[in-house]
Amino acid sequence: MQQQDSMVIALSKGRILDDTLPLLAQAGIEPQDDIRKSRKLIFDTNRPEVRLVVLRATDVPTYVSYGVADLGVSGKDVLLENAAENLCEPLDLEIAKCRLMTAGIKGHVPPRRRRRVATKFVNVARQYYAANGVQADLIKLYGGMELAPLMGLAEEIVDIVDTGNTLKANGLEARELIADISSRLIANQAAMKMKYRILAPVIEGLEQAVVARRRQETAT
Ligand code: PRT
Ligand code: MG
Repeated sequence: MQQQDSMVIALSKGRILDDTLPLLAQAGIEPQDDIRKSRKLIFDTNRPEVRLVVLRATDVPTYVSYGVADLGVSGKDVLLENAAENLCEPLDLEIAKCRLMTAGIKGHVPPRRRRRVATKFVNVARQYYAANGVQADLIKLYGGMELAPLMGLAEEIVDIVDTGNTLKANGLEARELIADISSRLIANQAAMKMKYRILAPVIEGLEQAVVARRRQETAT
């Protein structure tokens, strides 16, 4: 098959993958092997023209940006933090929803003008605090942000919050909302032009799957 006639979709592993597979199935794309159990990284599907690759979430925009994957599924938090070129965002998949928030020790008021902030989202945080006139001394962490305020490393964190249970379990509380997050379908801009004929039906199928799912959720 010519490259023009086939496509690669890059999927984020972890919790986003669990929500993505049912949407893909509803859009008529099913991997030949069990993605969650297999150690493979590239998967053929029931559709001869579609292959899936499963990547670390933060690497998905990179693969799509370079055009080695045509489409991808990526958390909006990842897209906000790692600005990549040659990408467009044709569809909000409305999965893996959460919020990017500031948080700190419950009842503590952070210093108003200047504060130490620990986060893995340093770019998002830099922009957010600058826009709010707060001088933030940013400390980059790679995980477990909740520990930072407890250990006195930072007065505030910027992290993903869903139920808020993780914060609560550590004596922390959410402060301000930075952005509502969900996973997005992303596409390589050149591929959108060159391969529109084969990409469009997939995007459309996913859009219908999203709409069907939304209907189901509002009905229950
Ligand atoms: O290794 P790393 O944790 O950085 O990423 P990962 O490869 O493990 O990815 P994974 O599976 O954790 O998924 C990350 C992506 O899922 C994020 O980029 C978001 O787009 C999305 N997402 C949705 C979430 C959550 N909900 C979520 N609740 N990502 C993380 N969390 C974590 C959060 O960091 C915190 O520790 O869950 C905890 C908060 O949950 P609550 O319910 O206690 O508030
Ligand atoms: Mg994780």
